Amino acid sequence: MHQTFDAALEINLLHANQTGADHNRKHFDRWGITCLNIMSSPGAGKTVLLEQTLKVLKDKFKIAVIEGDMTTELDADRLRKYDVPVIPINTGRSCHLDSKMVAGGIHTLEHQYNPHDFDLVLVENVGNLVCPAEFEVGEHAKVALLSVTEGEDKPLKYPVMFQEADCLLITKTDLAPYLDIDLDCIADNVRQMNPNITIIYLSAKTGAGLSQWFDWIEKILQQNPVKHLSTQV
Ligand SMILES: Nc1nc2c(ncn2[C@@H]2O[C@H](COP(=O)(O)OP(=O)(O)OP(=O)(O)O)[C@@H](O)[C@H]2O)c(=O)[nH]1
Ligand SMILES: [Mg+2]
Repeated sequence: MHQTFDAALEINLLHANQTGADHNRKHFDRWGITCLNIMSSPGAGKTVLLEQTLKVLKDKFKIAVIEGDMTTELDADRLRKYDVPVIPINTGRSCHLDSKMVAGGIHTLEHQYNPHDFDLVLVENVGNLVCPAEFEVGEHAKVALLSVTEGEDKPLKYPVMFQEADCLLITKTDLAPYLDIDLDCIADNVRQMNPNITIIYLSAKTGAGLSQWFDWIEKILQQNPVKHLSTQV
């Protein structure tokens, strides 16, 4: 009985979240913004990746960041140094951003800036390999990070994240020589359940793989049909 009630509650929760996510995406589409939802377990390198991304792409594209963190603005402060709008969202006890929280961020973007000016919104989700993958926030593509220190088996143990992701960044590859890790095995485990995923091997420390990541972002920006449409008007 309890189980049925819990399952129904979860379905309602996810349904309400999806409605909110679709609504957020309509806002992004209207403004010609592409939104990426960046997810990983704690410490896999999301904020370092955003730092490197802003450093290189902020002069080419107009970028804003929605920065999800449970309690602090530590990551938001790191990113503010790059002179782009950084909208912090504290989730409190919640282990993921949901579409309602991101709607609050969109509201700030709309009222404090001209949203039509922006090309790209990067959402850094709360560090967690499970829940963020279940809760869409209105993104056009999902990016998952998995660091080499986490082990080859993680895609099998936490499948939803890797099934849902459009791009997987295998991070901290500079550390691989010091670990007993098989990078091909990580890729094989992911491709088993998501054959079309883009996989990029990346080290924010040495810069390896960063140019492939920037190329992937540019491809997504070009592919986003609404952006394409709005540039033709
Ligand atoms: N060696 C090495 N360390 C890295 C690399 N990328 C990130 N780190 C380190 O990993 C730690 C965590 O990086 P963050 O970017 O803060 O990770 P995060 O995913 O944003 O963490 P949360 O927001 O807490 O989930 C920091 O000490 C980084 O310097 C990398 O490519 N190589
Ligand atoms: Mg972070």
